[in-house]
Amino acid sequence: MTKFPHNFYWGGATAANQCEGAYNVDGRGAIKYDFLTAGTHEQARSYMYKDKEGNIKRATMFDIIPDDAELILDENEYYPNHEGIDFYHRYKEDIALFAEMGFKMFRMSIAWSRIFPNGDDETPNQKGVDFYRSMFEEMRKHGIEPLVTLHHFDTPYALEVKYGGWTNRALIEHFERYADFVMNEYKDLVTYWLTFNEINNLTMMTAFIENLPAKVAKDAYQSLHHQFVASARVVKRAHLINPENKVGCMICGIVSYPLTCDPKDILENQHKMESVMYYSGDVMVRGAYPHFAQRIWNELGITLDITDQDKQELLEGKVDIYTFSYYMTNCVTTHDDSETAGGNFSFGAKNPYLKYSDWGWSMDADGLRYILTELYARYQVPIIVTENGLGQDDVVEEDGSIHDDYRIDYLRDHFVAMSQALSDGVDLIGYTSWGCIDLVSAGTGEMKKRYGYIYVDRDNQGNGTMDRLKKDSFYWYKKVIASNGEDLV
Ligand code: P53
Repeated sequence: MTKFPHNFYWGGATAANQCEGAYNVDGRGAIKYDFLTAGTHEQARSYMYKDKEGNIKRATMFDIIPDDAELILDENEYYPNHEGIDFYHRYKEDIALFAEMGFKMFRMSIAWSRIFPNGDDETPNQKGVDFYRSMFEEMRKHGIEPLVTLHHFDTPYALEVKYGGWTNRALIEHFERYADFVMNEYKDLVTYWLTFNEINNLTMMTAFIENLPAKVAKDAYQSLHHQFVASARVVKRAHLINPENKVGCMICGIVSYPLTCDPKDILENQHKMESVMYYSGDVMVRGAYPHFAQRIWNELGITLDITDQDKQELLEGKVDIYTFSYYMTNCVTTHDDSETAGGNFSFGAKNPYLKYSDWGWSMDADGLRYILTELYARYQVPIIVTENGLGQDDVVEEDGSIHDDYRIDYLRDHFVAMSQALSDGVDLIGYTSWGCIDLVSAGTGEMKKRYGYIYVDRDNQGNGTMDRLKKDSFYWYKKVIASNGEDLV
């Protein structure tokens, strides 16, 4: 087995809104996720809102909420992101645990609304600024390289209200100003940056809606375009602020296979991969829309507002590294007699060769080797797997131990796949597993969809001590890192 490079970045990943909690502490502004209730595998998370006649209504996170609706908090509902896992107050203790495992890199995100609570404030919120400085100093103290996501599903809600969100071009400059501020502020502490988490999420959902209304498609693709331009500007700024800065894209790795060898399935899948995954990566790494973009827009019946200046900016803001999340693969077919996979965000036909998690996500380590090769052939820039892991509930034994061998098995298979990809010649430079400490699931709002090496005593209803416990996978990952990926037993 190929040795991982000596400076390989082993680590873990989190996002502000899923772990910090303290949602209204020290001047933090609201984000949409603050208004999302908990859901389950079967039942989608929901919002309560007031429509323009003043009626209180409920909508799921996948519904289209009217533009003039006002999101509200209902005291009878439970909002898991409000307290998260209280990382805001416990980050020192948690980072010490990451260091104990030997982390070389920790991916976290800055909450824009802690720095600029309304997104477009004149002056930054000093308490928010101090909080992240202290967190970065803590990481550096332990020799951990920060990998900072600038935007992880958390546009300040005030910008959604005032401008209608990312459909409005105005957000580009507000994001640029925020990013510029933090990249200057922390330039002595941070050199690895990601602009938008899973940027393709904006349009991903539209790829699976049948009879998609053109207005919804247009809004999604136009918003995505604005984020591409915002990202490109930030890449350019990052290189000016510090030539050492490395900026990556972060793409949701929605990898799919044709279910059959029917050429129609092959083509269907090719188009799916293009629209769901390559569309975004191509713009961000190559600095221009790919040839198939026009076909996608034609199929959707939309015309985007893309200026010559936008095109120039995209070209000048190519990312340095490609990063992506990888959890599962899906199957695509034109045959309608196949069994569907089910599960939130997992789509298409069931793959008979794979096992599925309790949340309906397939487990496919070979798929990681496959997509790493595809991506490296396409882009030829260094790659980091910035999310991967198994969401599964754990049992705490009487003595406080947690035997999560299923998680170790999942991770081991994926580490083998990474080492094979390295032998294949892929320039893979790091791996940060998702939810290295249990946190609130983005998709379902549950606590029990646990990914961590570290268990957090907190349940789906918000009960528990918030105590941290080391799972078996904690000791296992520590060994993996200490042996630089040699000892996977
Ligand atoms: P949860 C959908 C499909 C794949 C990854 O997801 C996704 C999503 C959106 O939920 O999101 C990423 O928590 C995301 C993280 C998220 C993680 O995957 O639904 O970047 O914020 O927590 C896992 O199990």
